[in-house]
Amino acid sequence: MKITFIRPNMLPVRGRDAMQPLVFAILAGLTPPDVETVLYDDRLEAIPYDEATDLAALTVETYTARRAYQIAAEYRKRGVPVVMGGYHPTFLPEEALAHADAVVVGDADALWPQLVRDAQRGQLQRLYRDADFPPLAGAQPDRSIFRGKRYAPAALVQYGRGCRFACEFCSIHAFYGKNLRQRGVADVVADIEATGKKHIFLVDDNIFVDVPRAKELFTALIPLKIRWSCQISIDVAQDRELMKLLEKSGCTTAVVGFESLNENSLRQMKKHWNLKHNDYATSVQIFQDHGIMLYASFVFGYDEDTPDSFEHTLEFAERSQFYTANFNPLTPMPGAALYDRLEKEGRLLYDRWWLDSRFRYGDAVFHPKGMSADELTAGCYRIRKQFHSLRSIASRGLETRTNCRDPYRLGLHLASNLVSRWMIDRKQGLPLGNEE
Ligand code: B12
Ligand code: SF4
Repeated sequence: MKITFIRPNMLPVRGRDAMQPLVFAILAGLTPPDVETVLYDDRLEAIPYDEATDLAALTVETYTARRAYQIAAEYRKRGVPVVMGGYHPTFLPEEALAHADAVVVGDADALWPQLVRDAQRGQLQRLYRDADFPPLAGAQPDRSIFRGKRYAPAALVQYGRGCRFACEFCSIHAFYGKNLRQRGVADVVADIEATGKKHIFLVDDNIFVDVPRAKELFTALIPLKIRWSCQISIDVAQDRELMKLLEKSGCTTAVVGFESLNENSLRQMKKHWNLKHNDYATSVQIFQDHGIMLYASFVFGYDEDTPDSFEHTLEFAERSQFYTANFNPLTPMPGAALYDRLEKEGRLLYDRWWLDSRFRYGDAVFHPKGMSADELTAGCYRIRKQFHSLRSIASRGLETRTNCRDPYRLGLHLASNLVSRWMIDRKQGLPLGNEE
C-alpha cells in the first residue's frame, strides 16, 4: 500500500520560506513499516496526480481549505480515496466530508494506525474522532519524508499542545479546550538531536504553559548548543529566572502576541493579562536585555480600533525595534469564539469567507465598528509596507542587544525582513486556492 501526504498551498504563488509540515513526520513515524509513504508539498512543487497511490492524506487549515478541496477533487476523479485532518476539518467536519472520504477530528496520533489498516482493507470509516486527549508519548517523528525538499533551514519540533489562555480569536482553545500536554523532555532532546539541525523552531502555541516544565526543558536544551525560536506569552517576562534560562539555552527569537495597544480591546479579546505584570515597553526591554529578537503580532478591527490605531501601532513597533512584526485584520476563524460572536451580531461579510471566490488574501471579512472593512484592509496593508521599508529594516537592525548583536542575528534580521518585504505584494489581494 502507498499513502501520499499532501500539504496544500494557501495562495497560487510559491513562497521562499515554506517550513517542514511537522504533522507528516509524525504520521510517517506512526505508519506501519510495510506501507510506503511519499509527501508532496503544494507550496514547493507540482502534485503528480497521475502517480499511483492508494490514499491521499491532506492536512487542512482554514486558509488552505479551498485549495485542499480542489486537490481532493483531482484524486477522487482518479478513484483515489482522500482523508483530511487538521484544524479546519476538526471545526467543520461536515464541510470537509463533502470533499473527502474520511475526516479525522482532533489529534490523529492514536487513530492513524487504525485508519491505515481500515484503508488497507478498503473499509475507511467516514469520521475518526478520539474521545480523549491521549498522552504525547511514543513514536518519534520520521523526518526522512522531507528529504530532497527545499524547506527553510530550521527544523520544527513540538514539546506540548494547548494553551492555558483562551483569547477570543484564537483556534487553539477551540481545538484543545483546557487540555495541556507535554512530551517527555528526554524525547524532545532526542528528537532535536535527530534533526541534525542547529536552529529549531519549537512550535508550541505557548511554550510558557507550565513553569516547572518550561524550566526543565530550557535546562535540558543548554548542552545542545542550539539556537531556537518559539511562541511565548508576554507574561514570561516577569519570571527573571526563566528569562535567564531562555537566553542561556539559545532562544534567539520569540513570537509574542501583543495584539493591541488599546487596553479595552485587549479586554474584549480576553487578553488583558498581557498587561498584568508590566507595560509593553518594560516587557520589551526585558526580552531585549536577554538578547531575544521579538516577532510581534498585532490584530486590528476590535471595536475601539479607529483609523488612527494603525500609525500609532506602527510607531510603537518601530520604536521597539522589533526584528519583525505582522499586522493582520482580525479574522474570524470557524470554531473560535470570535466567529460565533460576529455571526450572532450579523457582522460577517461572507457566509464562508474561506470558500468565497470574492475573498482576497489580506481582506477584512467583517464589519468593524470604528472604521469600514475597506479601511481595515487598507490600514493593515499600509503599515505592513511601511514597517518593511528599507529605512525601517535598517533602523530596526541597529538594536544592539538583539538584531545586530552578532552576525547570525543580523543575518536573520535581514533575511526575514527582505523575504517578508518581497512577499507582501505577491500575496496581498490573491484569491485562496488555485482558481478564481
Ligand atoms: C508553525 C505554524 C506556522 C508556520 C508554518 C508551519 C508549516 N509547516 O508550514 C508559519 C509561521 C509560517 C505559519 C503560518 C500561518 N499560520 Co500557522 N501555525 C503554526 C503552528 C504554531 C504549528 C503547526 C504545527 O506544526 N503543529 C504541529 C502538528 C503536529 O499539529 P497539527 O497540525 O494540529 O496536526 C495534528 C492534528 O491536527 C492532526 N492532523 C493535522 N493534519 C492532518 C492530516 C491528516 C491526513 C490527518 C489524519 C491528521 C491531521 O494530526 C496531527 C497530530 O495529532 C500552528 C498551531 C498548532 N498548534 O498546530 C499554527 C496554525 C496552524 N496557523 C494558523 C494560521 C492562521 C496561520 C496563518 C494563516 C497566519 C496568517 N494570518 O498569515 C499563516 C499561513 C498558513 C498557511 N496555511 O500557509 C492557525 C490555523 C487556524 C485554522 N483554523 O486554520 C494555527 C492553528 C494557529 C492559531 N493559533 O490559530 N504557521
Ligand atoms: S495566548 Fe496565544 S496561543 Fe494562547 S489562546 Fe492566546 S493567542 Fe492563542
